[in-house]
This record gives sequence, structure tokens and C-alpha cells, in this order.
Amino acid sequence: MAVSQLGLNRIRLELYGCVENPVDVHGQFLNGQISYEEFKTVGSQKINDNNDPNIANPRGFHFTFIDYQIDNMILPMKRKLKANGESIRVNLCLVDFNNGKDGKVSNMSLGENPAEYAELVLETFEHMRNKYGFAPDALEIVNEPNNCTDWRTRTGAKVGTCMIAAVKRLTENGFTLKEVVGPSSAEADRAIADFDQMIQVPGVSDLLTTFSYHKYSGTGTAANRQAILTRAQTHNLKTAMTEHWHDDHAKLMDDLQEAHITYYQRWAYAAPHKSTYIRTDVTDPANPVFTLHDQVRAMPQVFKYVRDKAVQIEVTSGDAAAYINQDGRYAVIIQNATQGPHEVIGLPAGVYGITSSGRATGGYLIETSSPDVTIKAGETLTFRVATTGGLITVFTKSTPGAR
Ligand SMILES: [Ca+2]
Ligand SMILES: [Ca+2]
Repeated sequence: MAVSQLGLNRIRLELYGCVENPVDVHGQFLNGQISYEEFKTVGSQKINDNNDPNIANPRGFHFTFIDYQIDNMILPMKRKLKANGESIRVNLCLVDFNNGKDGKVSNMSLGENPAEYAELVLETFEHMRNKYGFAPDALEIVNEPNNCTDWRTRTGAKVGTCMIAAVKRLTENGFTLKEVVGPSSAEADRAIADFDQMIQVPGVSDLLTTFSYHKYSGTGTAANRQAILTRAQTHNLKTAMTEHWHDDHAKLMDDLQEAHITYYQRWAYAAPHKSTYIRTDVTDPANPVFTLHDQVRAMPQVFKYVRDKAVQIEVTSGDAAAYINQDGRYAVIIQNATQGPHEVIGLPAGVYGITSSGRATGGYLIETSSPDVTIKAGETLTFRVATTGGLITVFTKSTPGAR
């Protein structure tokens, strides 16, 4: 479902602080020795492997949960994408909440110790390379640092210093990152403030590729997105919205149109929780039921047609975002407010498919196709759609001379 129905091609691989702990906390949870509630209290309990961040004690690290995520989510997605001639992007991101909760106190802070942060990241990359033959494509420094005890103050400076330390050690050990991502603060306005501090850390502007933000507490405003885009353009960065519950396709479009995001994550992939993409019903464990949440039903009209390395192109009018994919195929995404006629101007000659989603009376978003439209060079593409309320995607089916 992740690849074929939703069109996902990127995944956040969560690195819990308790990976660095002589006790295999995730192993205990997975084999039922501790409950999920207990696991949550120790998930960020970091116990330093030894007193030297440059020498790792192998018994001080346990990658059980990393392996679980790779075996059960990343490898199946990777195989499926490979069959389509594509590849997955894996984003490693430290999750460092709840330090000290219920007396499970850590004996080190990663936010305060860039060298220790770098050691944990390097050990994780090396574990993946040795066991699976690949390493993460991207390093997202830490999830919502302003919500983490160890990162809450001087957040931007800490994220920046840890970034410098980790990338240096990864590079020294033969790893090349496609992306370095931060600050991923929980609110968009806080992300702007943290970014402004982070970018002052010497070296950060050379390493950072992507300005990431979340938009909790009502901070997903046009003004904040504009401020993020302006900073990204000033520093030649990409942008990404890396987590927000409850988003629907219209909220995704806001991020695409106003912040020019290059990737997006709603929240988790699948759970009984309404902020995932897929609702799981495991009432009958032998016959689990998986359904797309209504709010995400139009999102594949972006995800499936705007693929990795697509470039956003200027849209001069209308509620839309437009892209050229790496293979030359165009995709124009339009907020579907009326049945039309809709006009798209400026597309090259070719045959275009049109898919639109809208609400049947009182129901879920349903995706339907309009007839293909063929245009010559310079012609306007005109079409109507059957229903409204979702998105319209106009996409290249074939171009003259293509086989
Ligand atoms: Ca250590
Ligand atoms: Ca060490």
C-alpha cells in the first residue's frame, strides 16, 4: 500500500536514544518482557558506552529497533520501488524525548555533547552498512528538538554543532550524505528562530541542504511558510515539512505552493491512530484491515506523479503547483474547487492524462479520470472534471516522438 497506493518513496528511520544503552530495551519490548508504556519511559534513556566518543564499545549499542524498522518497512518498500526502477530515500532522525521520565535518567546528553551524538550516529550508519549493505541517504539531526529536555535551550546552536560533528565523522568514515536536514522544530515559527541560530554556527551553511519544519500549534501559516522559503532561497536550501498530524491534501498544497517543500511527511505510516496515512484495524489479528484515511485520499495525486528529484516550476496564476519530473514528465496539481472548464497554459505538446478527486454525495474522496487531452505546441489544455473537493492532477502520458 505504501508504494503502490500512496506513492511513498521516502521514510523516516527513527533512532531512539536508548540504542546507546547496555540493555537491549527494544529487544525487551519486542519479545514482550516490557510493555509499550514501559518502553516509552526508557526509549530515550541513553547510557554512554564508555568515556571516549572516539572509541565505541560494541556492547554499549543495541540496534534491535533499527533492524525491526528496516526488516519490516524499509526492505519491502525498497524492493517494491526497485521493481518500478526507483529507489527509496531513508532519513535517519534521532528521537530524544522524555529524558529522565519516571526516573529513567540518562547519564549523558546528546544535545550537550556533539562528539557523543556523532558517535551514536556513526555507529548506526556503520551497523546498517555492515548488516544491510546500505546506509541512510539523509541525516535529520533530531526530531522536534524544542520538545526535548536536552535540546530545549540554545536549540539552533546545539542542532548546528551536532550536525557539524556528525557529518565530519561520517565523512571521515566513508559515508556520503545526500541530504542534511534541520532544525525540524515542532512549530514553524520556532523552526524559523532555531534556523536563524543554527545557520550562524560556522560550517552549517556549507553542510545543511534542507530547512525542515513541523507546523504544530497552528503555526502552519502563510507568513511562516514565506519566511521559511525566503531563508531557504537566501541560503540555497531545499525545504521540507517533516511532520504534522491531521493534514489533508489542501494543507499539503499550502506547503507545496507557499514553502516549495521538496518532501512531506504527515506522521506515522500505519496505526489505529487517525494521523497516520493508513488506518489499521486489528480487531481480528488473523485478518487485519487496512484503509486509507479520508484526509489522505487525494495525497497520492501528488505523491504518485511528483517523483524523486522533480523540480517545481513557476505557476503564474491559479491554486496550483507544477513540476517537471527527472524523466521529463510534467505534473500539474490543482486544488479542485470547480468542475471547470479548467485551463492549463504553457505545457509542451503531448498527450495528458487527468485524474481528479472529489466527494460523492456525503462520501469519501473518490478519484476519477477525465478523458486524455492531446495538445500541440502552444495550445491551451482545457478540461472539465466530474466532482470537486479534492485535487486534480494533469500529467504527461506521452510526448511527440516518445516511444
Ligand atoms: Ca558514547
Ligand atoms: Ca564511546
